[in-house]
Amino acid sequence: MGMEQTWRWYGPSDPVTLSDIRQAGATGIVTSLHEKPIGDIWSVEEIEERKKMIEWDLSKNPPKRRGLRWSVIESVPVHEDIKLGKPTRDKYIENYKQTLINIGVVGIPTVCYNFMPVVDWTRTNLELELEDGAKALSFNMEDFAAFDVYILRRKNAEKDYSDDILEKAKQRFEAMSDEQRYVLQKNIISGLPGAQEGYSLEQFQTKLDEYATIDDAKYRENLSYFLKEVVPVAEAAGVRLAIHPDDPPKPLFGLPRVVSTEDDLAYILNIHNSVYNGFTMCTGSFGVRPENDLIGMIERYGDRLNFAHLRSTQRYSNGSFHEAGHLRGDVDMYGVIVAILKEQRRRHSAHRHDEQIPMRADHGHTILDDLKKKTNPGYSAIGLLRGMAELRGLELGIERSKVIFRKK
Ligand code: DNO
Repeated sequence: MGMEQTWRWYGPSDPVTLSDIRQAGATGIVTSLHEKPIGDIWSVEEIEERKKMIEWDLSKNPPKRRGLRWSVIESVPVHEDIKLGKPTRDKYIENYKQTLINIGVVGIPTVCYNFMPVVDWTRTNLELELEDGAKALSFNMEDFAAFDVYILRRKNAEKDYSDDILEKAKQRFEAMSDEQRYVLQKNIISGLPGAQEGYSLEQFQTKLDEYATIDDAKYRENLSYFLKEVVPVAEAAGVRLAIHPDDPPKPLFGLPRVVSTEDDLAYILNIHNSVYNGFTMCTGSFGVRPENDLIGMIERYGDRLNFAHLRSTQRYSNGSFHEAGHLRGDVDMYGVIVAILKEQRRRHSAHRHDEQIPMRADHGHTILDDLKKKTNPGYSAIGLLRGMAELRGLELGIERSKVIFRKK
């Protein structure tokens, strides 16, 4: 059996429709109630309504099944007070638990979430033009430092960069027009698709200040406090949690980072030993650190792998990267899929009900007609379709060649 092919849909306002997604060959939808303020309880009715919208084409009389199911919620965002360990966290943790219970009532099996402070995923350029004319998302360390040191002017920011990066950041900043500086700022702190919080420079600095006394150890404690509370509830509700790695998997703005390495993963999975306390293998996020052994991580922690984001990046020596084609770049996608399919076989033998692991092709390039359209960066239809088609072809080849049955 192959993985479950899913697709991230940003809800009714997404230019990519449910019908487009069905035609792309996905059977699972990954979405969230993006409009809900972070920290509010999601009611059973609200979740039911979105589920119905996904499963049924109500414009037809009688309504027709679309052939899609809501497979994963990405994300139920974690309130900043929980991340900061504020006294008010308990109220938000109770709300989170109630949301998980309600999700369980509606029957959505998996919830992806992250524990990144202040900003969700971060890129400096959303339109890097590649050799073939496609546009890709990228993270340029020099531009990032230019923003941090010269636009945000964060205190002591220089200490976080090498002399070489600082010198280049200065040159880049000086060469940028006001418009370019604004776009850089917007890309970094005003929220990418799926990230619900956007900030002005002042708000952003205030948020950073709140983290001044929180180092990685303290931040791990805050995550641990949260998981000890919510995992038993997720377990009882039948909802599998899947923590998403930090993207990029290294400290930004002096903020703590606790989901970037295999050691982090081991720590998190140990907090509460249950398949309901699982993770998302985002090959593009973990893969930005060359020492992260993606295949080994799947082999070692596969029983807790609840969701897969498949994409690849091309790394540069100074910490920059751009998003490569799904079968190109630094990720050994062949090895990754072999490892996931082997895990599925193990689950089959163990009679687990969650044998089929949901995966989605993550962050496509903007190509063809989509170059003329307004799209969600990384989530335009044609680029993702290309990615997904490549991944499913690779998967079929692996299954047919029977490598997953071979002993090592
Ligand atoms: C980016 C995504 C992230 C991810 C969240 C999970 O494309 O992978 O926005 O959804 O970090 O909580």
